[in-house]
Amino acid sequence: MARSGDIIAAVATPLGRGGIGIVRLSGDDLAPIVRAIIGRIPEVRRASKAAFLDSSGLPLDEGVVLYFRAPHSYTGEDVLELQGHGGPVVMRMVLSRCTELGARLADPGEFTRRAFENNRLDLAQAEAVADLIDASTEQAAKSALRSLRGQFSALIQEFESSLVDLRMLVEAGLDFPEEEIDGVDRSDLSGRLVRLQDAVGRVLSQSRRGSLLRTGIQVVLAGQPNVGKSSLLNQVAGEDVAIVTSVAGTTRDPIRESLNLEGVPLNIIDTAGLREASDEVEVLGIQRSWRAIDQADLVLFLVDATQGLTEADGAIIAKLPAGLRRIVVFNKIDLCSELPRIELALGDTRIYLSAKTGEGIELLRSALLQSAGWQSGDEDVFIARERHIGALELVERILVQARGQLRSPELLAEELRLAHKALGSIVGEFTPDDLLGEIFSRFCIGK
Ligand SMILES: Nc1nc2c(ncn2[C@@H]2O[C@H](COP(=O)(O)OP(=O)(O)OP(=O)(O)O)[C@@H](O)[C@H]2O)c(=O)[nH]1
Ligand SMILES: [Mg+2]
Repeated sequence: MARSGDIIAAVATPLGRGGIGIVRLSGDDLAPIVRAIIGRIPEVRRASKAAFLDSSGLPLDEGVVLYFRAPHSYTGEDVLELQGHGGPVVMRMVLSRCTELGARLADPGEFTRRAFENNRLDLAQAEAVADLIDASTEQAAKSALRSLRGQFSALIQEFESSLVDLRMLVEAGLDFPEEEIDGVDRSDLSGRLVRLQDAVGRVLSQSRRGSLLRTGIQVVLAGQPNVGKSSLLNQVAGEDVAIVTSVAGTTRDPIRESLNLEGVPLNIIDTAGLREASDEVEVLGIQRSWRAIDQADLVLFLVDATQGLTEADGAIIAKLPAGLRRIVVFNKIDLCSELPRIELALGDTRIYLSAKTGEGIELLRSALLQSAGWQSGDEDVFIARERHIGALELVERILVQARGQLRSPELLAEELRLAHKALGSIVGEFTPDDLLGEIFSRFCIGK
């Protein structure tokens, strides 16, 4: 895509009808196209009214025009925004006029990619642009905005500059091995490594929690037929999403519902009850249940509290994928003398509740958040991607290793160089082109 500078155009507003529709252009020199479309060069950075003209000078639409000259624009290039009437046909006509004048249709995320390439944003900020647009809860939006405004990047840069200092010390020691490095001895070096490692650890844990805001958690309701999975889905969703009957084998297709738990997006899937079935439809449903379980972050395994954990339950639990987190839910406590509670038994978290009356549901909500790694009142998290978390984990590991290498400065210097490189990759300092392509291709067109 490295055609930076040529003129790109896109409809920046969503497809469909709306009060306003915006066609946006960016390129090295937009003056000729601006003159052709609106018949004049408007004052920069100031809204003015204009007709958008076709090739014979007749208006296609009219609206507000905004013109930004490089480098003072979102992309760092000349940018023109034509804000017209938000109808799909009008927008298409204005966009065609732009392509007729030499612009080409922008690729997804290409405006933001240009902003990144022209140093208007670093890569973590550019990613936050997409995360803000895709945010599915208020908390996700707020933490994406924090990253977009550079708070995450500022911390990464702080770590980078600490690493640069450390590298200079160690590398100076390599050049003059007989001298004490700048008056700094090894224990000080070790202290610095520890402090940096602690600080990286803190940001890593904020980022891990922040990544939950982006991806949400996939929770699957599983268990034998009739234990109340669909009832529990309806109870936590607050509406009748799934059919509930006393007939065992009611649910067939998995039913998905998105919820918001303290800002963490929760995708919960109700599945067909697990048993040896002979009915063809039910068998297919049960296969889908297992597929959903295989993709889950967490399984809520329901049992009927009036029966307790039966042999059949045990057989299903034994078939759950190893390492998959689970909570065992004892449902229907309204029918027996159990009280709503949460306890740890045989290595499992057990929750006693009633999907029918709602008793104990709060316990379930907080257990879900806790097992996903969320802490209530988490305000200072950064929306983060696997890429960022992977890089921070690598830096943390390297810093731990580095402390064991204080007596071998060559190795230490190499470790610190790798840590520096990993940090740089977060903000896009050493990011290969194909990775950039992949990141920006997931953006929407016009952003
Ligand atoms: N008293 C009581 N009844 C419940 C409770 N939860 C579910 N039930 C009843 O148990 C029966 C089965 O409930 P469902 O929610 O359909 O059970 P399921 O696990 O989805 O069943 P399948 O879809 O067949 O696998 C229904 O008659 C529900 O009303 C509960 O907490 N208390
Ligand atoms: Mg059901």
